Amino acid sequence: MSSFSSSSSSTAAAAVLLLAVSLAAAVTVNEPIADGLSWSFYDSSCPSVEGTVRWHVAEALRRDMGIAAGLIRIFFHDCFPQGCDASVLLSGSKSEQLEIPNQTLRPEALKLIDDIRAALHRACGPKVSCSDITTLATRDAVVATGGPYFDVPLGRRDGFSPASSDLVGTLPAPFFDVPTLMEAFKNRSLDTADLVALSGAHTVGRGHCASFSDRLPPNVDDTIDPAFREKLTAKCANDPNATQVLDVRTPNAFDNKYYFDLIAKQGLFKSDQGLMDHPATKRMATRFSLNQGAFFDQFARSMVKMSQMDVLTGNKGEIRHLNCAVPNAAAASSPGVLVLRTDQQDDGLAADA
Ligand code: HEM
Ligand SMILES: *[C@@H]1O[C@H](CO)[C@@H](O)[C@H](O)[C@H]1NC(C)=O
Ligand SMILES: *[C@@H]1O[C@H](CO)[C@@H](O)[C@H](O)[C@H]1NC(C)=O
Ligand SMILES: CC(=O)N[C@H]1CO[C@H](CO)[C@@H](O)[C@@H]1O
Repeated sequence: MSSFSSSSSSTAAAAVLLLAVSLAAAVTVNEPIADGLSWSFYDSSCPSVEGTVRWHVAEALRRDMGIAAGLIRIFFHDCFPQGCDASVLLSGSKSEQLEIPNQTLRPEALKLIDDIRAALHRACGPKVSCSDITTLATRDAVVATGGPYFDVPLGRRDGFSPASSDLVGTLPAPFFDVPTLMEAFKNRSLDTADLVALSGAHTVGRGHCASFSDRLPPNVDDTIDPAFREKLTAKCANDPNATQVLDVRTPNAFDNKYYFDLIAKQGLFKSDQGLMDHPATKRMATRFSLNQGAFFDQFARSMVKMSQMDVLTGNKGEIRHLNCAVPNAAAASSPGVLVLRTDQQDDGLAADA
């Protein structure tokens, strides 16, 4: 009995703490938003949208925490090349998923986005775009792993076609130095603060050996902790398909320990480590290591900014209604080939009716 009451009171205390923490970590971003987006876009057409996305993300993360990192990276790979239009979700011979940088987008996270689309279209009809679902699910993945809550403006529509290889090629590479990273970001109207804060998404998730082999023998790299380098070298020699967590301190928690890693020369990619070594970024990276609130605040701002890159709104683009992997025109011309799962076909037909 006493153990019951003490455990229930500690549960209550934990709940209060959690509430306090989640309130403390909420960031309000009050900047002007892109034309056609709104903070209340689905209030009348699909009021359950945010709750539904949150519930599905929580369920998925209960099974596999790694899906959080998967979502966050998909969002970046969607927005950066040609804007947040869910083009990265499209399958087919011109799919962005066939391009090298995304060799490693997690299929479980891609599937989750489409599962959420199916649930929302059952509840509201084909009102919610795959790009808004990707944006909301990413925000919820950040919150669920311990990061800041922030509102995202909604009303994005889905693009008709994948980004070209040239555009996908504008995604920054892990072997870029800081000036090249800054240029790549600047080309997409993202500044140095965006670079330093958004790179902090590498506080969760993993990388494959091919993404950091440039830092291992026979190459020379004196910016990496020698013991860490030795461990990575052994791991990758053993299995070239091996993965390494991006944040060695707290691999599944969205916190500022990534910046501690950089201080300890344990950033996984050259692009990570550079942030602590280059004069243009070192001060801010150090500040984020000392002040998690400052990191969360800038991260939320930069995410809201990135979420509005070249968005399609109004009557541009479409709401993909058969499947997030298939534009509606292609779905209409050859439905049989493009259906991935039978329940999605039912859903698409219901949406048409
Ligand atoms: C600054 C330039 C960036 C570079 C060079 C970069 C590069 C990479 C690379 C090479 C991987 C590992 C791929 C693999 O080997 O499996 C990765 C993973 C990841 N990236 Fe980035 N990235 C950058 C920025 C970002 C941004 C802006 C975000 C999101 C806001 C992000 C989120 C992630 C996440 C969450 C993972 C882990 C994915 C997983 O575990 O499935 N990255 N990144
Ligand atoms: C930035 O854009 C310019 C002009 O399009 C291009 O030549 C350059 O390669 C881009 N830089 C990076 C790092 O993407
Ligand atoms: C690595 O993955 C590739 C492609 O999936 C596979 O062909 C290869 O056998 C794997 N190598 C090892 C050592 O597991
Ligand atoms: C998730 C996904 O579709 N990944 C694709 C990335 O690209 C490779 C080819 O380079 C495909 O085989 C994967 O299916």
